[in-house]
Amino acid sequence: MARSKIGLVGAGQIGGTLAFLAGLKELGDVVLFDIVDGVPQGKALDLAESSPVEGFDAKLTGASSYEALSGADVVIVTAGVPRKPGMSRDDLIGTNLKVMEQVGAGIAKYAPDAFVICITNPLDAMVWALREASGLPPEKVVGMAGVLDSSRFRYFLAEEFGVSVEDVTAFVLGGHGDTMVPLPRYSTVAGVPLPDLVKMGWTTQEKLDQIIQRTRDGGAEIVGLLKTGSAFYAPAASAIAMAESYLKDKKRVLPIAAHLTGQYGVDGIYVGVPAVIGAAGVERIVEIELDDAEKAAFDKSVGAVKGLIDACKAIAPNLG
Ligand code: A3D
Repeated sequence: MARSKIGLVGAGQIGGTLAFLAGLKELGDVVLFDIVDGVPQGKALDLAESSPVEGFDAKLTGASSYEALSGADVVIVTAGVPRKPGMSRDDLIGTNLKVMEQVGAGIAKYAPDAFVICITNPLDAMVWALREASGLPPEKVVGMAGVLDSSRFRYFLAEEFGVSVEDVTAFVLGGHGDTMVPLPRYSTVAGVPLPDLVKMGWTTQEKLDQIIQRTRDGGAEIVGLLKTGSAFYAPAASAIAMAESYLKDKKRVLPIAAHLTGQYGVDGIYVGVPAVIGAAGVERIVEIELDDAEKAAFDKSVGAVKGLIDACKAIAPNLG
C-alpha cells in the first residue's frame, strides 16, 4: 500500500513542527509548501536528515509551487501571518483572507480529494473562507482550535489537581480563544465532572474560573512571552491528532471548527463543536443540550464568528 501524502501549506513555525510530528509518527510522506523560496526546501532537508537518528521512514520535500500538493490525502494550512504582542487574531483578517483565497484555489486544482485542516487565524472565519475559495465538500474542510483550547484547559486542570494530563478530559464549544465556551459539567477527571470536584474540595469555583480565563487567554499568554510570533508546538500537535484520526479512520471525537447545518441552531458557518473524524471527514457532529448560561455564551461566540465572516464578505464579495 502506498504511503499517505500530507501537504503542508505554510512552512513557518507551525508548518515545520507539523512536518516533524508527521515524520515521527510515520503518518506518510510530507510536502512543505511556502511562498518564500528556500525555506520549505531547507526545512524539509533538515527534517529528512533527522530521520535516520529518529528512525522514521518518510519522504520530506519542500516546494514553491502548488503542483507539489498533487494527490495529497491531507492538507494542513498555516499560510499567512501570526499575531504579535498587542494584536488580536481579528487584526489578521485583511492579510490572511487574501492568502486563503490563493490557497483555496491551489487546493481545488491539485488536491480536491484531500481532508483539509485550517489553522490560520482568525480561525473560524479563515476556515469558512478557505472552504468557500476551494469549493471542497464542507465535511472535508475543518478548522483546528478546539483541540488546542481543550488541551490548554486539560493541562491547567491537571496541574491544579496534581493528576496525569491523560486522565483529564475537557469539553469546549464555540469560537477560538477569547469567546470559547468551556463546559465544566462535561469536563472531568477520570469521569468525575468538574462541579463535583469543587464539591469534593479538590478545587474552588474561584480557582476554576481563573483557569477558564487563563485558557481563553492561552494564545495571548504565549504571544506575550515569545514577542515575535505565536504558539506553535501545541497547535501543531493538535492538528496532527486530527489528521491522524482521518488517515487511520480512528473516529476520534474531537472539538473542531466544523461547518454547521442547523446543529446548535447555526446554519452555514463554522463554529467549534465536538465531532467524529474518520475516513469520510467529519462523520458526525455531537449535539448536546445546553443550559441557559451555556447557550448564552455559545450564542455570543457565534455572534463574534458571524461578525468576522461579514467582514470577510465585505472584503471579498465573491466568497459566500
Ligand atoms: P509563521 O511562522 O509566520 O508561518 C506562516 C508561513 O506562511 C510563513 O512561512 C509564510 O511565508 C507563509 N505564507 C504567507 N503567505 C503565504 C501564501 N500566500 N502561500 C503560502 N505560504 C504563505 O506563522 P505560524 O506558523 O506561527 O502561524 C501560522 C498561522 O497559524 C497564523 O495565522 C497564526 O495566527 C495561526 N495560529 C492559529 C492557532 C489556532 O489555534 C487556530 C494557533 C497558533 C497559530
